[in-house]
Amino acid sequence: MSMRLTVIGNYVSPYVRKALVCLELKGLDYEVDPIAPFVGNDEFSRLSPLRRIPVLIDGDLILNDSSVICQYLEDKHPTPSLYPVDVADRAKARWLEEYADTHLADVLIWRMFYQVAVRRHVFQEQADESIVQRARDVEIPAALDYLETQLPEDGFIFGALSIADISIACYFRTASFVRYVVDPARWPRTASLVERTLALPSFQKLARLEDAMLRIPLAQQRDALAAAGAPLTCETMGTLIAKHGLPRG
Ligand SMILES: N[C@@H](CCC(=O)N[C@@H](CS)C(=O)NCC(=O)O)C(=O)O
Repeated sequence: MSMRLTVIGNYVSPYVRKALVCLELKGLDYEVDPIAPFVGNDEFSRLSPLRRIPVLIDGDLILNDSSVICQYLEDKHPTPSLYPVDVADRAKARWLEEYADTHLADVLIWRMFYQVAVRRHVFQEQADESIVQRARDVEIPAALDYLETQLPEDGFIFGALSIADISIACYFRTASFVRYVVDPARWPRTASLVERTLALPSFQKLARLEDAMLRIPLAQQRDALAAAGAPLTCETMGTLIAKHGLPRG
């Protein structure tokens, strides 16, 4: 009998969503400690040396980083496969995953979602409007121009759904929480791929939980998620105090 997996990480995080979608698609049983990384206790620092989410716990095994986690789930539970069979496509899928996790995360999450939502609601700070403005007007459009050259008109990038489609869609979902929507007239391929991917039952199931906790203060999110039927851990590594994370670079 396989043991229940544990994911540490908040449902609004795109990196956490990526891991949860893989768990859902592979039909694995899991529970979630839905903490924001900023409120993690000492045990969280021990399990996540960079104080980042997600963390996956599988028995004695602790894994950090969404890409490492998704690859582990694929290796341990190969069906359904979320990586293309063709070696070149597989490499290309990993590149698009990496592009999403680093650059899309930078422009959509750190320069927009983090500024507009996290700074305001978690740290009671003002957003730096010049960072948000530049992301919206310059950096996100440039990223979308690149994505348009990589994405198909219809279907998924490599035919069957893969980690590339999943990763890209995850960042746009979190950006939508601060009302960012891809303009379908200017970037039709990206807009439709994101829409198709977010419409999948695995994303929809998580979206119901995300919506249930989205505008709720951190301290009450666990109760809101429990009421919405989220598979929660019995114990939490969350505290009531938000601390800034380690410097990123
Ligand atoms: N490369 C990591 C990045 C994870 C990450 O940056 N997660 C964010 C949440 S969206 C986080 O924990 N941030 C806290 C911090 O950087 O202090 C992954 O793929 O899991």
